[in-house]
Amino acid sequence: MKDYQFMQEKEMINQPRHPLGTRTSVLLTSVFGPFARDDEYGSRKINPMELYQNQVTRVQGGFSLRMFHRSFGLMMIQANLEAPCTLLDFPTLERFIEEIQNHTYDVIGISGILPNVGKVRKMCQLVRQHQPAATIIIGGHITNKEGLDQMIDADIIVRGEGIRWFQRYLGQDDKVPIKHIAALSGFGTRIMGIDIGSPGGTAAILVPSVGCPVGCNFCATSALFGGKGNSIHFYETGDELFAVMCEIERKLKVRSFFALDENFLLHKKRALRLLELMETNNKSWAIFVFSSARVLKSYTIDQLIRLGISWVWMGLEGQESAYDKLKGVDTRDLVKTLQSQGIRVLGSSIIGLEDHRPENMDAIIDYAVSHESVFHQFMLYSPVPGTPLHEKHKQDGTLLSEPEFSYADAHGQYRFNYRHKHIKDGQEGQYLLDAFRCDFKINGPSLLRLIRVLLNGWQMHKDAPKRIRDRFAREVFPVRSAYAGAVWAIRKWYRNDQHIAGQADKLLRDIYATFGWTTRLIAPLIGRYAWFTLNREEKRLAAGWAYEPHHFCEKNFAARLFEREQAAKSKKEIYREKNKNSSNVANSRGGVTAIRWLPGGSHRARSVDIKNSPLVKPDILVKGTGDQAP
Ligand code: B12
Ligand code: SF4
Repeated sequence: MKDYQFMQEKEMINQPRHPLGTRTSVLLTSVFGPFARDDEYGSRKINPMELYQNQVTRVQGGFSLRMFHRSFGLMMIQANLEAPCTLLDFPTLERFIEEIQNHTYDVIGISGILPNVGKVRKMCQLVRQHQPAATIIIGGHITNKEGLDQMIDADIIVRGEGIRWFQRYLGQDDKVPIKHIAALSGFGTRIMGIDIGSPGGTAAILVPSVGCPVGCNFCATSALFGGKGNSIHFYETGDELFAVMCEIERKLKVRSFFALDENFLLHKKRALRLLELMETNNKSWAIFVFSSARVLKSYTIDQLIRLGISWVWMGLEGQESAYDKLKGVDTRDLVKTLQSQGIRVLGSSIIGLEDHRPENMDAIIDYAVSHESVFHQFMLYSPVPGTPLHEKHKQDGTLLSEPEFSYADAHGQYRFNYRHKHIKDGQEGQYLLDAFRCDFKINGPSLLRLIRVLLNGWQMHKDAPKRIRDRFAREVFPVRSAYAGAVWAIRKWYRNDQHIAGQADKLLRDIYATFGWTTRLIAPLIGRYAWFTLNREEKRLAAGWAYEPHHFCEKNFAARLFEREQAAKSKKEIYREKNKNSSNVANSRGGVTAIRWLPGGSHRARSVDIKNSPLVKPDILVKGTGDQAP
């Protein structure tokens, strides 16, 4: 019987330690792709590894924002390990097999969410087959599933925060400051059939904390890190966060940050100290945040603008929903105010709350759509293991069992994983689509809305103090050319839809009035090109085209060193075999000694000073092959 460990951060004092400590060789991996197809491991065509196409701009065709995001949890863990650690992100099944066939690891850590359980199971089987001596550790949101130990063949299941856990597991100090990664928040960005993935325009990822103390009953993120009243701050103070952001700015040359923190603004002391430091140091940064409406309302608009809040992901949930985070807030009014200031809002609404019924569905959708937010996410109200909502359904006996409903389909964009009181026979899938379609029909492409809000921001703040004006000037810059062209193309695309064509026309006239004749000249030229690429993209999509993230294989410093040592060792063995009489050269300076074979069977020893060696470069990114599915 295996010794499974389910641990929360607080209970980790007695956690296991690996006997090899920081000499343990570690492989961290996300689950394998391809994702946007139906397969036996749980990939689903409607569940691509994309945020917008998956759950936000799903029905917007060529106007849908296409973009991938790395597995930041794994990247953060790797960055904080002293042990040799290789990270595979989005491998294919073949690439994963190749890795475990060709390299030996002491520990293999797999990260997943519940819909991926079939993939995690398969990966565990493969590890047992190819690396029977390796310890398998599972982390990420999948660990909230009760009985996971019976579903997969793993050694340790870590529920909760993984950086500190891994440091303790490998005998490292878990009190040292957490190192942040320098990584962009997205890659492979594309819209209207045009690649716009230029690194300069993409925000860097910033992870100040994990978890959320608000503890809404359905929230998996909150549940994984302790639920109501709990969260874990990687950077407790504004000073620490500021230092991290300066470092990222320096390394990546970015001035915008995507704060992957469920309630960044909730930690007000930290946020206001950050604002103070930004002002003292004249930082014209933009920050994209998740935030609840009530927390947003606890700041003045002036504070939000000065803090660089440019984009907000906000739960709207549903009219009359009973959530504290919305109490006393008119969300329509709030969205309107924010967007009039240039702050883009991604509103998030839930379909299938307890009081939702077929009779009130139209009104619910109309209410959500009336927010006119730049983006709108619609998700099914789904009890996720670990949450109070799941527990309630369990008590009530309303959950569907695995044979009735596969975990792979419980991703929130298809069906309920339980019996809803009023919504039956899979009607919810249709309501969800109705909501997306209604939002698209009434409010038009999100890109059009985005450009309008960017222009609002510029008009509102073009005379603001320099630090603030600079940010708005940066954000509005593409509206002078590329985005003006996009609006031109949208107006043409919707020439038979007076409502949207009218919106595009008005926006284009406002853009021309603001930026003058150069924009007026450029817009039709770019617009024609965008019109062409949009048509091409629509045809591709109609023919079943899907996008897949390419895979990454990244090794930390210790892993690269370890591999060189291994390579040197095996060369030494070959050398010993061939030259029984000769001996290896000892290196009195403590460097790595590599034996290089020269043509003709002769050899010479080469001493490598680890610190100054050109062979040992920090943070080499080994990119995998692009896997774009037709
Ligand atoms: C970014 C993100 C995505 C990205 C994917 C990025 C990627 N490369 O995987 C995108 C946008 C594509 C995405 C898609 C989906 N997502 Co998502 N996503 C998130 C989000 C917002 C942030 C994750 C993150 O990076 N957090 C920051 C890092 C630092 O935290 P972390 O990942 O939790 O990692 C920590 C620990 O979990 C742990 N850990 C993680 N891995 C490991 C591994 C080991 C070995 C160990 C020891 C520890 C460990 O240590 C880390 C550091 O503390 C979370 C919500 C959230 N805030 O967590 C939802 C979330 C993970 N997603 C979720 C869901 C349901 C989905 C979708 C199914 C939704 C949908 N229908 O669109 C799809 C699935 C896509 C697919 N085909 O698999 C759920 C998972 C629920 C569950 N219980 O399984 C979450 C929790 C959102 C929610 N509240 O419902 N998602
Ligand atoms: S406020 Fe948002 S992140 Fe926090 S618990 Fe509620 S749903 Fe989750």
